[in-house]
Amino acid sequence: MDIGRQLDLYRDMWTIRAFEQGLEREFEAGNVPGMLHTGLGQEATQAALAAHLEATDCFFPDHRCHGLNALAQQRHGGDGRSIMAELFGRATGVCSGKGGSLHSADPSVGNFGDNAVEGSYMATVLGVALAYKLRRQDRVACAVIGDGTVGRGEFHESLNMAAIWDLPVLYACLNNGYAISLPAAQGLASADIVDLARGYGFPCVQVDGNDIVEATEAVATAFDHIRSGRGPYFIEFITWRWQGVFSGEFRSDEEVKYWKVDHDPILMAAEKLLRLDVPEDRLHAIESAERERIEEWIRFAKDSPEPDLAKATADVYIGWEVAGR
Ligand SMILES: Cc1ncc(C[n+]2csc(CCOP(=O)(O)OP(=O)(O)O)c2C)c(N)n1
Ligand SMILES: [Mg+2]
Repeated sequence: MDIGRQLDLYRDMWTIRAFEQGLEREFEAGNVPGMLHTGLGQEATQAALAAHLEATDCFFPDHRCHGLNALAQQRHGGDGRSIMAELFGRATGVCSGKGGSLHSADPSVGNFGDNAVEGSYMATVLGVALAYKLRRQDRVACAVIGDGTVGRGEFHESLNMAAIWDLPVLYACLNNGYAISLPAAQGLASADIVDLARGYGFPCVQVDGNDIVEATEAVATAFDHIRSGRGPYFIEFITWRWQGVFSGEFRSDEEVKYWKVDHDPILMAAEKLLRLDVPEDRLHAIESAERERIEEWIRFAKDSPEPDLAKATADVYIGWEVAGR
């Protein structure tokens, strides 16, 4: 992969990291309502997916995909600030502040929405993919899921149906080793999820989800496969989330150090770029620019108005406004 492309991806990873760190800070200060699952540590997989998804494709983000959602806005003519404002519950948010972290959607940029019920969109993604296939559109319907979804019935039903109907689905499974605090090795029949998926008979690969080059190349191959009408594709990204569960850390010091220091996707990408003689200053400049951009998004969100109560049911029930009841 050429240096220019690696630098673009490096910048995108910084967009995500700065977004999540800024958001986490504001959440801890009590400025962000609801719950917050951050994508910290999983920036490479989200950046790799964002780099390939067109506005005419669709993706169902998982509960840690704020960064992917913001990048989709940026790439497809939307505004990344609308994702930040949504998380702050403001009227300028992508769903007018009514969706929040777990229910923000914007089909105009391909974002078909997360759902708080893990795995629920494993069925919906099939419907979108079937529509693409019947209309002979070379589009990709992508479901981003965690290892926790793999134990659910919908996971297996979805892979089976995608296989027998040869549907254009990309399953992007972020295996970060735990569902809440349950290790994948205890909760799943195989800790290598790719081995479970292979039984359905379409291409399934396992990649280092923290290596941006490896992750991006895997996504590129998957998109080529799906767009050329050859049916579904499954990628297991091995990754790790910085966030534990609610509060406190349940993982060993060695494990935390391995992932946060030795296997940090951004540090790994920086090392690759430095080896290619990219000056360190240039990398620092990218980080600073993204941090500044995100601080501006946070100011925008904080300065935005709260949603209007009279519009609470607008876009929820057609033609049924609170004021009219
Ligand atoms: C159907 C369902 N069961 C339980 C939950 C509660 N829950 C929220 S996050 C989570 C763990 C998800 O694990 P994983 O998919 O591996 O994602 P991670 O948080 O590790 O990124 C669970 C069980 C839920 N949201 N939906
Ligand atoms: Mg997990």
